[in-house]
Amino acid sequence: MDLLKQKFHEKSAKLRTELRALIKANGSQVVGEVTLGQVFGGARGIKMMVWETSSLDAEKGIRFRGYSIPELRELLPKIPGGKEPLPEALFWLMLVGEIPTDEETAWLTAEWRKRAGVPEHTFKVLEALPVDTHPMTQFTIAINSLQTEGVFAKRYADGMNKLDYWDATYEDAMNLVAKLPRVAAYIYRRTYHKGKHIAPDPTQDWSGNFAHMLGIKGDDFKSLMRLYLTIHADHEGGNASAHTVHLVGSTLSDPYLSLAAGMNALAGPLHGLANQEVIKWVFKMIEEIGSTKPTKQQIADYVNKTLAEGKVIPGYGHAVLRQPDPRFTAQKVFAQEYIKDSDIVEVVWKAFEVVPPILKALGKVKNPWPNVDAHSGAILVHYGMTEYSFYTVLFGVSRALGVVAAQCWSRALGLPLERPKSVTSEWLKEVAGALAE
Ligand code: HAX
Repeated sequence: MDLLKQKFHEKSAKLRTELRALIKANGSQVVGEVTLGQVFGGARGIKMMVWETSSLDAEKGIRFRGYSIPELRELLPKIPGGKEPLPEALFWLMLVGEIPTDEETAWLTAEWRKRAGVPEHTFKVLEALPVDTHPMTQFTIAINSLQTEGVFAKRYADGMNKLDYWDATYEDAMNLVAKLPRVAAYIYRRTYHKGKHIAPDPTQDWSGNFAHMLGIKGDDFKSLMRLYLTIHADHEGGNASAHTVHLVGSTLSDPYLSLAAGMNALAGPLHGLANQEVIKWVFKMIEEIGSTKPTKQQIADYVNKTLAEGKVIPGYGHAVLRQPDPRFTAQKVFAQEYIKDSDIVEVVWKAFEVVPPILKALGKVKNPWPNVDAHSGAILVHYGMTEYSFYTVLFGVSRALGVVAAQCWSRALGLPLERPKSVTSEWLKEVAGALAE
């Protein structure tokens, strides 16, 4: 058994035992309440699932096993001479709660390289789709097609013992994550580069190889990919993509089927698709204003026009956060360090000053601050990736890290089928005492 698997097994088996005792002794302990507003309001804030890999605080933002993004940027292993964290190291941290050494990270890079082979039929499935199929649709279909490689489903069919679910899930999680960059790069090259594919480079780390296969040149873009794929990886379990993976996985659908489902949630414009919507919105603004250097007043006018048309300002607002998203800030810091003189990045920074007061003044927006998606597109455009309908796939490759690591924990802890309760409006009216006598 490899070291990561061994560590994961020891830690999860210990926690499983502890949790069984905790639930036995304290199972009826009340940990929250549910209001009628929450039932109608998308279940905001209702505590109803366990997610070990990260946690989200409205004010402080994301913590991956207790570490903030600036801490991860400093503490996670990097390539020799590199400044950005390796997502491999974050995966290790999320899975076992320890920052890996350089050697352990290098082992994981090599292990994913070994597991990275994509079956021929996945490429054939992609080729069967019209080339203008949205990249996220291609991505979810490709992930489903990879399920032929699933270890969990095969072992389950053979009569696997419940206590071995974690083992098969770990194998699927590792294989799936290893394959995603090749699949995503294939989609990018077939959609926007006439199918001129670039073979993997076995000397590179997971993100470096991904950048190489996308065909975007330069060390800075590789650095961006390392940071990007780290910061998008997990955002506690309640967000739509993670929660979908959790829900689908709770039926013992394997990581392939669960991830494909979660990616369909990520593909919605209120969630991950917002990264493409932001840049579309910025391009449109620039076109309408007729300048790549709009003034703050021109941006404010465009924001007001968007709102007057009954649309949201993409990249702003959040269901949990009540401060600027630390993932936005991390990308701003990156851009300040690496990018000089980009009009589009300047527009994003000006919008950061202009949009929040306008949203605040509406009086209903709970979080007027930028989220992760407000910044990413501008940096990608700077490096030459202007094909914004691909952006959510990049997000998805990263999000896979967190959600499959979390699924390993769900199976190791023996978490049950998820099955909350629905009620009718009639029932709620009755409970609220609002039904006419
Ligand atoms: N622009 C305009 N109006 C906004 C807004 C925005 N950016 N954010 C919220 N509002 C509005 C809502 O539409 C809602 O209006 P109605 O009552 O008229 O329906 C009201 O303010 C209250 O919403 P909220 O409670 O503040 O926000 P929610 O928790 O319901 O929704 C969203 C959170 C992220 C979906 C929301 O802020 C939004 O639509 N933002 C724009 C899309 C976006 O950037 N999504 C990405 C979010 C981060 C993410 O998941 N990335 O993957």
